[in-house]
Amino acid sequence: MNPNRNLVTLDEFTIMQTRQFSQATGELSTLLRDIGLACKFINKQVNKAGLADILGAQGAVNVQGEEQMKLDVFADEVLINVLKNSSDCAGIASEENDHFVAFDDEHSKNSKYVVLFDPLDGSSNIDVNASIGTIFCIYKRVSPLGQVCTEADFLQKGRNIMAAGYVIYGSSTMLVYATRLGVNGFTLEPSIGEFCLSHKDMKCPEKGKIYSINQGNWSKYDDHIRNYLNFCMESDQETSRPYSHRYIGSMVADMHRTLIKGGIFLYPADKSNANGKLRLLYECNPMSYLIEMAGGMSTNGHDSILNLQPTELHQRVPVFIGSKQMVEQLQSMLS
Ligand code: P6P
Repeated sequence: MNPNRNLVTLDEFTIMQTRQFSQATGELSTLLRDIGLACKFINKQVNKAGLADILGAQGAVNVQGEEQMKLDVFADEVLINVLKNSSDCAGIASEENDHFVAFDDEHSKNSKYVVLFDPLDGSSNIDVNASIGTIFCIYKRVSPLGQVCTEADFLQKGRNIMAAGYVIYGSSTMLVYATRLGVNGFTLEPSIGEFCLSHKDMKCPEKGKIYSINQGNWSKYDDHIRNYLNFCMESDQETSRPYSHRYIGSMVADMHRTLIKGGIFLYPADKSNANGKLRLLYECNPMSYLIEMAGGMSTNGHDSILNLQPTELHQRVPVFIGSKQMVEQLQSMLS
């Protein structure tokens, strides 16, 4: 057995990155490990979802008399429990919870980070077996240590993010995360139960040939968006071919493809959603931070998503995100 295995686990990688900062305490590495652990529990349950008829769909009562909970509620509870037991998280805000959750034990009150997440984004795709995911981001708290965290800790601009990423539960389960050192992807190796480095230093291509939007909302879009979509559907002078349209309806899946292949993902405002549908804190900020660290770009049409000052936990924003040249092209057509 060659001891010089070439597998680098998530824990080993984050510790190596921490060593680049003499003053680093390793707390961020611990948090990423904890998020990875929670997502392994979620992955196990998501993979069984197809057996719901056998195992009992949510709302059913299993043999132990426990009510089968909805997968997104399960994912939310797993993340809260793991982070509450972590010694490095002061509290969480989740798309599944109306209010933020401050952990009030001594350890947590003295932790310097808070975590925001969408525990199971795209969960409506579970019954068609399409990829879904967990989206997360980590901030340094602004409230004083030793006290419970406050709402201000969660209403920070995306520019302040310390680390952000997602786990995609797809044909393989991958954790992709970004810090200011860059973006790296880790594939779950089931035989050892570890996320192992598989995509080092990921970069979003400057330009792509895919646009991703729910074109079914055409009748609700304004003329600027319709003009851009017509531009995407016309032949490109360079290749005499229009862009390809791909839309999975799960932001993690559509963004993972955009990160790897290039392209642009759009969820605009429309006549029935004045601010679009996607959440600033749990979907747009983490994905915008990650795509910018990979060389891409993200805007609400007027300003970088990461510059927006949040005013409430569940606010929604229009989002245009992906390859830099494509987002710039769109932006030139919106003004
Ligand atoms: P629509 C999933 O429900 C989600 O929040 C994102 O993951 C996805 O990008 C979007 O909504 C899909 O919304 O309106 O196209 O079904």
